[in-house]
Amino acid sequence: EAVGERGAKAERMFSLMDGFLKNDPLSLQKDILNHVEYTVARSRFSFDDFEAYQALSHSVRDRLIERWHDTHIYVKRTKPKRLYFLSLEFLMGRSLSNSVINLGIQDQYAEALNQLGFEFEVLAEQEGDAALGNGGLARLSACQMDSLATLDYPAWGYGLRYEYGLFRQVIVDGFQHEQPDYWLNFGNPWEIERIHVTYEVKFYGTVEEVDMNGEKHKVWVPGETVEAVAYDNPIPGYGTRNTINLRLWAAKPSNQFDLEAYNTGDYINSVVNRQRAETISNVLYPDDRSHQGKELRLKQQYFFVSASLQDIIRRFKEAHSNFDELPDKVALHLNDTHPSLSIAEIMRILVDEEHLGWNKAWDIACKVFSFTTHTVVAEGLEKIPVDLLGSLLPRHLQILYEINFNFMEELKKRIGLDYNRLSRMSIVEEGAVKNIRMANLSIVCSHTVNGVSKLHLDTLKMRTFKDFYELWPEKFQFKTNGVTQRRWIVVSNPSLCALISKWLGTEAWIRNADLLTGLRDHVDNTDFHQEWRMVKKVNKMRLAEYIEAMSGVKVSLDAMFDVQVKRIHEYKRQLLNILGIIHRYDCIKNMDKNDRKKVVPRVCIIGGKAAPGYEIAKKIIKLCHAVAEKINNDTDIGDLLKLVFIPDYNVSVAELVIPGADLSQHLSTAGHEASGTGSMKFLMNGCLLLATADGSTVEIIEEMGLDNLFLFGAKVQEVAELREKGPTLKVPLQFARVLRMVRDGYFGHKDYFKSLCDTVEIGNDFYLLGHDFGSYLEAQAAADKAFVEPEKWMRMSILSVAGSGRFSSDRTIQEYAERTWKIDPCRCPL
Ligand code: B1H
Repeated sequence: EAVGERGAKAERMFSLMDGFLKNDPLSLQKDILNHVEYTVARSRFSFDDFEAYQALSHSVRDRLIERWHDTHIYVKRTKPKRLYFLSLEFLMGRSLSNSVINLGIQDQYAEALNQLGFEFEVLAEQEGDAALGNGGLARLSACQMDSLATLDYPAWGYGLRYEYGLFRQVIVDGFQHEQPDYWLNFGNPWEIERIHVTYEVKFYGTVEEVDMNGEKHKVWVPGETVEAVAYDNPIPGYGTRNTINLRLWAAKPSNQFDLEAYNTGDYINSVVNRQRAETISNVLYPDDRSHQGKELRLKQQYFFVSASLQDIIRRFKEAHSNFDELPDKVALHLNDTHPSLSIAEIMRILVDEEHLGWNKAWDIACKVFSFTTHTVVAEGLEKIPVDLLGSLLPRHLQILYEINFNFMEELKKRIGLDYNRLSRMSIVEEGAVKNIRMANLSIVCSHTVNGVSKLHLDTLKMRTFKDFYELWPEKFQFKTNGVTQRRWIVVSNPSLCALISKWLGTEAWIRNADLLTGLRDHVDNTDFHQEWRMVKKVNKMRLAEYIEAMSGVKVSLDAMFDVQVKRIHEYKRQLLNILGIIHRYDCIKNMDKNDRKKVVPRVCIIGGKAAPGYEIAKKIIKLCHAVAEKINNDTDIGDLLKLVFIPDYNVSVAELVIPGADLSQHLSTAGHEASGTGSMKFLMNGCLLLATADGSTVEIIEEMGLDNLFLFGAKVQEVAELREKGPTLKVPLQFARVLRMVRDGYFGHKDYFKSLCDTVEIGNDFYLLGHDFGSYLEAQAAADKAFVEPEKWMRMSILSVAGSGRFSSDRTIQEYAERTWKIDPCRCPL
């Protein structure tokens, strides 16, 4: 009877459906206007661009939700092995354009809006960035989510819903200031609040041993409980109905919080105290290298891990009754060590809550985790002070000790009593302050340890994780990073996108970037060249307008647009770039009229954020502004050289800057950039690279040949040798000269720049700017020379795009899926 009733209800529900939302321009217009009236609550006769953007986004969201539901239901029914991608950072940027493109309804929306008197591009500019991450690692997560959806993998991302994303960079007098990024101020149409998907997350307290049916079990009695609430963000694939989920957790006060205080009558204070819970997911840490020993950061990590694993285990148990099946149904991926407390947490769940034996639980854990490290040097690896961990997570510390005890016993059997090696490999670092080494933990438990480029893996094997590599060589692999061509060509460079599709005669490259090699067939076609040139020009115009609006500097479109945009770091050597610009300026100043005619005009563009506490990086930003002021106001120089700093570099600024660049610089001292994904975005946009042989540049050379980029600087091996040898006095004269100019106050602020100059002085120059300066200038001269041969430059530009297919995140994700996660596509039927 009950079944019959339910059947009748379902039938009624079904009969009330109008079918799927329609995507013809008229239906879209109706939907948009309905959202103007009923969601934004404005009159259809009076709403502005921002309100139009909101209504438009809500109509897109509706369409996303349809597919997202269908994908869930289909995957739930099919029960494939699922991937859970755990990352504390996702740099999603804007969603509107990306969504309509991936849904395949871009043209329909453009037409619908036109008829309403709006322009899609103008409304798209209303959207702010979702900046829940720092730099390369976080944008990589975002690109990989796009690929997971597009390739139909049954995957979910998990992350934190920071209320404040990465700070906004404001430049005052050439100095960086940080302002909070309260990105949720104007609402966020791209998320779905799941007020019923909540979990309790525990902190502090004690561990007790209790007797249960004659067995002893550890029970964690928490001192504080916080609630995690899910916010779901649909991620649409391109050319598929599949729309996957990025689930972000927000902290809310738990109902169990401080019940005592209510009963004792301190009502006001206990309400105020409840707010403390929310601080956990309040703010993203802005250092893009590790930050160690901060309690709030550890709380964020555990909060994230605990909520995600509860959710994952609950979903697993809904469909499966035996934990032996877990490794066949679930892959857990650790994006760097930031979520590596997952290992201790899964052991706690399996042993303390599910009452599995330790060995069985450990066996399962070792089969579900894989790990990618993005770090190069051992000093960059994450450590957590034992005292801190023990007070915040007392049971987890016990578990970590037990994991380590077992590991050490096994290791002794394998390698004998080599105490130095044992202590290097131990998960617990002994010393004045005892630490947990999160990388060692991740390596011990993961079945696969991934580097992000070939060179990076070599460094891991030979140095950073040498001991582990010798123990478990089969665990170590690399998956060269990639970026999604959907965001970095289709969204950000529509004219290039159209040109590529026209000449390839297909749009299939948007799902299969290898097809870009087909452009090689046209590399000598003059009609093709003509169109290619126009595309670059349009993009340079767009960028020039932006530069003028941001900095007041007018730039010439005939100049080479030379760009370095990325986080500011000593190892990325923005200082080398600036010193090179000073050298160029100095040369021009000393030239006669005739020689000046031969100078290739340049617009040098630098952008990037410095971590708020990173003094030297902040001085680099100030130096850039000081040099820019001098050069840009020197009427003697005119259009021959301009320097502009683009403030607040983020994903949407990148979408504007990268398509407009002629040359892009990737200057890290060889051996320091694990991969470097910015260069791939530039390649996809037909920009030439000037780079060191670092990270994935080595593979870019493999793909395109040495003739297709400007390479300079010491190779990894030489860097090691140079450092071993100690300081040489062989620094080029030009280097000493430009450094002297800064030291002598040629750009003002003499005292302020002193410590910056000291970092590259002979004997101190860890990143070898002095050593590489000569070859850097040579590479720059080669770039100048190529630029005045437009045909040559054009060929190089075309071949860059043609060779960029290998650096699509689709390739990366497919490698992970097949070799590491062992998951298959699960394509939702249309
Ligand atoms: C990269 C980080 C990173 N490596 C700690 N490590 C962080 C470390 O908040 N934290 O604590 C945040 C980020 N990010 C970058 O990853 C590498 O430097 C790049 O070379 C690489 O391309 C990128 C993606 O693999």
